[in-house]
Amino acid sequence: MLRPQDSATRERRSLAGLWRFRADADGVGRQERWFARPLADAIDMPVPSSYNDIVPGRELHDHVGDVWYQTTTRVPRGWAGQRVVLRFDAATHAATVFVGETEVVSHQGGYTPFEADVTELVTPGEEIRVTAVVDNRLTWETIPPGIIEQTPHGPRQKYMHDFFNYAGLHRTVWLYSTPVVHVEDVTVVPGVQGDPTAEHLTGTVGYAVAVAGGSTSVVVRLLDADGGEVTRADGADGTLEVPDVHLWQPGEGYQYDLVVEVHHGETVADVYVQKVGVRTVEVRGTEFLINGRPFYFRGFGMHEDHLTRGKGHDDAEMVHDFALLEWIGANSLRTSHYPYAEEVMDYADAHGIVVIDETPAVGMNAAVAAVLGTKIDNVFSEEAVGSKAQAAHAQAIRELYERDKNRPGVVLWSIANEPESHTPESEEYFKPLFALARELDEHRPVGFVNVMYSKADVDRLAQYSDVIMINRYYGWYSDSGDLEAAEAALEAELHQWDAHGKPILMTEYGADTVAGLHDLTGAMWSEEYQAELLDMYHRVFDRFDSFQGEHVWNFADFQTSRGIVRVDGNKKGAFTRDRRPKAAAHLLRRRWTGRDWLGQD
Ligand code: GCB
Repeated sequence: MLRPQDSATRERRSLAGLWRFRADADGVGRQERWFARPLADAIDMPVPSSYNDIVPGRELHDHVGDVWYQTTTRVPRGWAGQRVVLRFDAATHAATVFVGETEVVSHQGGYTPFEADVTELVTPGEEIRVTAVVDNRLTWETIPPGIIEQTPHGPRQKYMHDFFNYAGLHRTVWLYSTPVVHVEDVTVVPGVQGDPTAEHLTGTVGYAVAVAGGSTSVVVRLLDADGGEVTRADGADGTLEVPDVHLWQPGEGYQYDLVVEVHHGETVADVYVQKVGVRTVEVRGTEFLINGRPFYFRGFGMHEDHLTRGKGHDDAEMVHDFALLEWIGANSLRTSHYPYAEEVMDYADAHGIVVIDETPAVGMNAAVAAVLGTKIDNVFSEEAVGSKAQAAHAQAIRELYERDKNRPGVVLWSIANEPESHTPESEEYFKPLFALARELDEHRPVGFVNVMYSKADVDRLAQYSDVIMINRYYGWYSDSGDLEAAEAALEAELHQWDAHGKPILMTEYGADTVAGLHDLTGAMWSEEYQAELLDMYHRVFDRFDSFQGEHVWNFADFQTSRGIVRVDGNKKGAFTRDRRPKAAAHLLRRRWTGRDWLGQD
């Protein structure tokens, strides 16, 4: 789905700001048609933001079910004769949207955009009322899954993943215009002719443009970063040649502009500008190659998580987080455990940060659920994660691909985090999902993230992955406090994975650490223990040629649900939740900036 933009023929209006808001504790709003009039008894709610931590008290923090958002906006006078679209960058986890009294769109899935053509419902120059009812419930039909328990004290949301179920309008809402005849979609596939490591390469940009609204012809022009025209072509699809191409590289996010023009008769009806980074990605044996050169992932599994705003996107926090990644010497991140805001993805593309792009499929594991305090039997069954969840999961993969398919920074899809992967049922569940991911994208590798309870000797899904991604907690959840035993166990296990002959990435490793807690014996929870544990992992990693990347869990401390294993959230951050470095951050910085990593940063 195209991201809204201002162009010669398009305009956007952000609806970010304070909306009216009301939690629907009794679940009566839909029946009482709250959308049909100004929201009564409402409070102010910032958009974008999670609503959970905005006001004190548990009521909103732990709310289960619908909440209502409402705003008014004036449709610009100049949009007469244009198509008008209302787009939500995300609504977590499901939403139904009304313009005035008319329902315009419903969407399930908390981290991907959706939109509605509202042209017939609006009059340029006049005001409209936009109402969204947003439902935060997770069930066996949603991704991620969850369980609603009915108790005498009201419904309680349980879930099997380790981050707080922040909800609401986490990203911007847009009203935007396009001409009636308009670019509906653009797909680009970059490549190079010959050996990508050669000097003076010719790049290629395969493109396909979908147009809606009338008969047309399409012209595309490729501009370099200075705006100079490199090449042009007629037709809705084709392949452009880029002589002496400037590649998109890790550490240098060089991008071209593909200017897509739709001509309608003599006039240019619509213009859409698609960023293009020319780079190749390939898994060859145990190597992960970007532009034909081995790439070693250094960085973090992250979370969209901040004080007060929860998962709400904020440019200041984003730029600061990327500055910390640069400071520490990271070259990549994983969008654990859901698609991140498109602003974040744009930033990564523009700055050469390599991304493992993950769906929201997390919490499909009985053993992990037990650690976090929820008991489930037979995860992959019709009583739990069954065909309905699988359909939602397939949809999540499709929507992630549609949103991020053109991004040069995305080099690997992760279709799930830590599912149970050793049962025949898990294989049955996942086989078609791997097939779907490959059918959608034949140019990028696909994988999933393996859990410590489904090791190499029993796992049934690694055979479908191009890359082995594993999360391990030797020295924390197992061999707790004993780094010697942990080192031996980690090394023994990596030897097993080595046998697959694929690149191995450690997508999570780490230890909960209370910032400021110091201990002369290097006890668990101290800053000394975290640093020592990471150091031990690095020693082991460096012994394996097939080892192609290390992502520490986590970039920063983050909020979780309440329980006996978390004190005010997960404390495995290299930074605290307010982004102060722990000793581990300095250790990582020394490692990641202190040597030549294959010439790639
Ligand atoms: C994991 C999960 C992650 C948790 C982490 C932990 O394996 O993938 O979501 O937060 O462990 O700290 O337990």
